[in-house]
Amino acid sequence: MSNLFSLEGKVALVTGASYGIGFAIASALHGAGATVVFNDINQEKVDMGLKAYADAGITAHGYVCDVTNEEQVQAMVAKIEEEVGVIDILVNNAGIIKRIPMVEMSAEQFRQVIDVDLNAPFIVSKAVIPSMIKKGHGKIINICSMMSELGRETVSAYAAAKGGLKMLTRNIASEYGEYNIQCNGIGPGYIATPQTAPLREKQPDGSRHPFDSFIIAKTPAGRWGEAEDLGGPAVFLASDASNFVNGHILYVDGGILAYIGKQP
Ligand code: NAP
Ligand code: GCO
Repeated sequence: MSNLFSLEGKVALVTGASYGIGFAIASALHGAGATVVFNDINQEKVDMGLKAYADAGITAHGYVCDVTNEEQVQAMVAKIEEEVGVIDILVNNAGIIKRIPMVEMSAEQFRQVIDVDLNAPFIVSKAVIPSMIKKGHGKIINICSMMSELGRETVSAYAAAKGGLKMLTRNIASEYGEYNIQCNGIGPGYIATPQTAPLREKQPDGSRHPFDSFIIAKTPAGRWGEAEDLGGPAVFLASDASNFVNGHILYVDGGILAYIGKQP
């Protein structure tokens, strides 16, 4: 049974994985046997990541690369193939959010979010697929969101990007499934990471942030997710256990999408 989930001998690239969800997913893939490769946008962040992996007893390979820059991505993938090996597993994790009411958001701010959260997964996937085809297999996991399904105030660009990422996932599955490439998404619920820290900040009187209480009431599990909650689902989608799962979005949300919310 455990062999089904083994990632021994596989090379996994997780983008933007110096900390947060990317770090937790990369650590879980390592736990299943994969060699971990990650990137971040500057050397300082990569060094921070390398230290975090080393502290966790993980030998990771870190690269400086802005995932929105196609030239940098192509160069990084070539370097990884030369220095580590062909990428068997890609996790498109790097992402940003801007919480700005839509009518106050500039077109440039909207584009920046689309660039990191949607264009970059296209750019990185495009760079790894040719070698996956040659090798005869590949796994691509796109980190989607509750906002791949739901809207909310202030996150128009993020919701547009994550909804688009859901459809990019289905399209990669459709276009490259015949080459034994599976492309699936993970849709995390509300996870306690630096990205969501402003939504959990304590009030001056020490009470919970109203958004924090709102999420607790909206989640049947009654808690925020931890980045580690995403490790098992990522191992599943990266392993042979999911070889006939393609174009699927696996929501890991403590039940948010199933629930109308706590009754008053
Ligand atoms: P995070 O703590 O902000 O981490 C995001 C990572 O992406 C950071 O390492 C960041 O690097 C990196 N990154 C951003 N732009 C980049 C670029 N152009 N090139 C390379 N790396 C870049 O976020 P997180 O909460 O762990 O989220 C990870 C992913 O999960 C994102 O796609 C996010 O949208 C998604 N997600 C998060 C939640 C949640 O509740 N936290 C829920 C659903 C989905 P820097 O630090 O250098 O900026
Ligand atoms: C927000 C949050 C969300 C989460 C996540 C939910 O402001 O609503 O940041 O977008 O990060 O993507 O799945």
